[in-house]
Amino acid sequence: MIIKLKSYCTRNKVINDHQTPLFVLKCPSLLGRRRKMAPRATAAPTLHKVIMVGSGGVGKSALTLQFMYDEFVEDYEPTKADSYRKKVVLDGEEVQIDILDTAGQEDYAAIRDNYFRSGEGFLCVFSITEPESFDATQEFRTRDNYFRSGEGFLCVFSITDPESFDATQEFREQILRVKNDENIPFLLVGNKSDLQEKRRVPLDACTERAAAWRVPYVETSAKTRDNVDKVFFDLMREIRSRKSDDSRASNGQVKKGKSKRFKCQIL
Ligand SMILES: Nc1nc2c(ncn2[C@@H]2O[C@H](COP(=O)(O)OP(=O)(O)OP(=O)(O)O)[C@@H](O)[C@H]2O)c(=O)[nH]1
Ligand SMILES: [Mg+2]
Repeated sequence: MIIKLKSYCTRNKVINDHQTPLFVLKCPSLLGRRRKMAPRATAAPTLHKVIMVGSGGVGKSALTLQFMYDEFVEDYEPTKADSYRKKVVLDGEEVQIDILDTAGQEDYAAIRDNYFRSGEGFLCVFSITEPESFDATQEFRTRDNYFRSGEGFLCVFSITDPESFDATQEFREQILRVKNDENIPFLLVGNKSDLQEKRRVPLDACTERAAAWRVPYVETSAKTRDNVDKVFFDLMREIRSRKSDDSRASNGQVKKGKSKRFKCQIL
């Protein structure tokens, strides 16, 4: 089943794509009814939240749409932000993948982010004669929120476009700053591998960068579908293993807490 999301609801909260959840008032009449409802059948499948990042035109949307719909889109239509959700079987377990396809056109966002870090106050300005500049004010506030909600990242560049490769450095820095986690599930993806004759980013440079970051490097083609499933499934496996590590760690803490609370005192 495939759903393209703009906003979706869960119990007691509304989530707008990957942005910060907005809590809404509980409805007392519904709460009253809950007791009479049949017990929930099976638990919802685990949700893995993936974010596509990379410069404009590198193929983030083409990869996403190939994964979702088995189709290659020839036309280039710059993305603002689109969210998709699909049920897939990951190593025999049914899970849901939630993909946030972000805008790459904002090539200077990470550089701008450096200026932001040093600021102590901001005037967010738009022109009353230009609606686009007004829309953009929203983006200035939400970009970090997008990244905050991601559990794993596909950082995409085009092997025909060295600037898009350079830009991965800034995306990586921004993600690490927002997530504050060196081991966040992350794949470096060199797309357009069908265009080898137009290759302008040497393979060595790609593998060296991935080794320096200690992340996997995979080349894909959204056109031929080469390695498309692989990058999404490999990333989900990383997210899954990360979650189980985290839950094991927190279970350890719970046990510690419990043992403290119920500690025997020998008098
Ligand atoms: N030959 C080839 N073309 C591709 C491939 N992936 C994407 N393209 C083409 O590159 C152009 C840009 O692709 P998009 O997927 O829209 O790029 P994007 O990264 O989503 O761009 P933004 O939304 O602006 O960030 C389109 O014309 C695609 O058809 C690929 O693997 N091979
Ligand atoms: Mg796009």
